[in-house]
Order: sequence, then C-alpha cells, then structure tokens
Amino acid sequence: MLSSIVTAEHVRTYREDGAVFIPQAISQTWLDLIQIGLERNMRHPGPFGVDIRNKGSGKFFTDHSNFLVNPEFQRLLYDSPIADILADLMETDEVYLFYDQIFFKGGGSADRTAFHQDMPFYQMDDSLQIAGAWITLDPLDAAHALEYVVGSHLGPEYNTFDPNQPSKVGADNGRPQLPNIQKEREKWEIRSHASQPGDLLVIHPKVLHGGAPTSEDMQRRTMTVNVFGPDVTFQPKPTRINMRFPGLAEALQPGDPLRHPYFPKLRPVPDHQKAGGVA
Ligand SMILES: O=C(O)CCC(=O)C(=O)O
Repeated sequence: MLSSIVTAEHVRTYREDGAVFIPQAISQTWLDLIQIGLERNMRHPGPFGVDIRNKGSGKFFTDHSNFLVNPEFQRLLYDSPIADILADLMETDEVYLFYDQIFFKGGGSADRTAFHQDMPFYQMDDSLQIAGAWITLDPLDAAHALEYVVGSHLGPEYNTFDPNQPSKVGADNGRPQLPNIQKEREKWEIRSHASQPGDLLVIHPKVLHGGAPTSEDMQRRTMTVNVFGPDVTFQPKPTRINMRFPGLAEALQPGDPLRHPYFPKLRPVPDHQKAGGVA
C-alpha cells in the first residue's frame, strides 16, 4: 500500500524511465529546512566539500555526507515525506540513507556537469531499491535544470567521469566508455523539467544525467537525498570519486546486505527520532 502522495503511475514511470517528476511533493517548511541546512553546510563544509574547477565566472560548490553533523538534514529526513516518497517508489518499507549532497551554482555563470551515471561509484550492486531525490530551492526553466536520458538505467553501467572537471567525460575504470551525450544529443531521449521549489525529481543512479549550465543572472541551489532499500548488497568498486567509506570493505564482504553505521535507517523512523516526544 502506498503511504505517500506517490501513485501507481509514478511507480511504473520510475521503473520504466528510471526517473519520475513529482510536482509540489514537499511543502515550504521542508524547503526552509533545506535552505538553512544548505547554508550551514556551505559555511562549514565537511571533508568532501569542494569548489569544482569551473570556466564560468561563478562558483560551483558541492559537498556530501553531512547528515550526522547537520541538524536540519536530520529533521528533514526523519520528519518530511521525502523518505516515504522514496520508499514508495522503491516499493519497500525500509529506507537507508546512502548520502545527502548539496550543489551550489551561482555568483556568476557555472559550467555544465557532463552526463554521467552515479552507479559506477556507488559501492553496491544494481537494484531498483536505490533512488535519489533532486530538490531545487530556486525556480528553474527546463534548460537550467537536471537533464537525464530516459530509460538509461536499463542499459550498461559505463565508466566514471572526472568530477573535478565536470564538463569532461571518461575516466577509464574498465567499464564501457561513457558516451559523450552532449556531442550527439539528438541520438538520446533527453528529458528535463521546468522545476519549482517543492517539486521532486527522483532518479535512479544508473540513469545518465547531467546538470545544465547556469547563466550569470541566476543561481541553482539543490540538494539530493540518496537512499537504498533492504535488498541492496555491498559491492566494492574502483572509484576516483571521493565518495569513500573507510573501513567498509573490511566490515562487509561483496554480496553482503549493505548495513553499516555509515547508512542510518530513515524508515521505519527509529523510535528515538519519532516526532511527538516520549510516549
Ligand atoms: O547540479 C549539477 O550540475 C550536477 C548534479 C548531479 O550530477 C547530481 O545531482 O547527481
């Protein structure tokens, strides 16, 4: 039984397209919390925080995995409907946080982030019980939002890209070469959505996606919430991307259920995190 605003049609679209756009899925309260959390995160970056090299005149900053030190992100993920929506789309009741991430493009123009998949640097086997919600704090037309290739989660897992040079593709790790989608856009079914704060775009990490560039007169502040379900198993992967979990490969064998204190359980909400106080 679906417990959130998710419909059977949303679930079908997620399975078939690897992405689904759900307009006005979260209210202003949660957007306020994201804004405060994002500002805290930018003022106090974690070990993964990085100003990405950028030919544009503005800033492109990203950071991830700050849940444990960011009180706004904790309240957001325990109390808002985001994890319930992701649970419904993954068709499970159990949700584990893989990582939170923020992106800031602003203060001038910022380059395109090349089309890539996130799955090649996810330390897990492929599954439909993996999902990421992309949430914008700024209204965006479709030309300045996240773009994705419809259904590409059903195709190959390509090699990674260099996140420090986000307009370039291809850092070889033995998988098929990541195609240069931007060069031959007409060959791919590319989709993006004009987005308002409150909309959720949920994409599977195997979906080819990229961030459109931003222009001088705009900013794009986004958060992604990346989760997995109970059936997902650990799989170490060669990765140049700084999404490493020291000690994980010592704690788990390939194929083990992905359970570790790195990945807090969001649903069912643990008793000590339930809103409404002590019973
Ligand atoms: O915002 C961007 O330019 C890139 C975003 C992205 O790659 C992601 O959300 O996974």
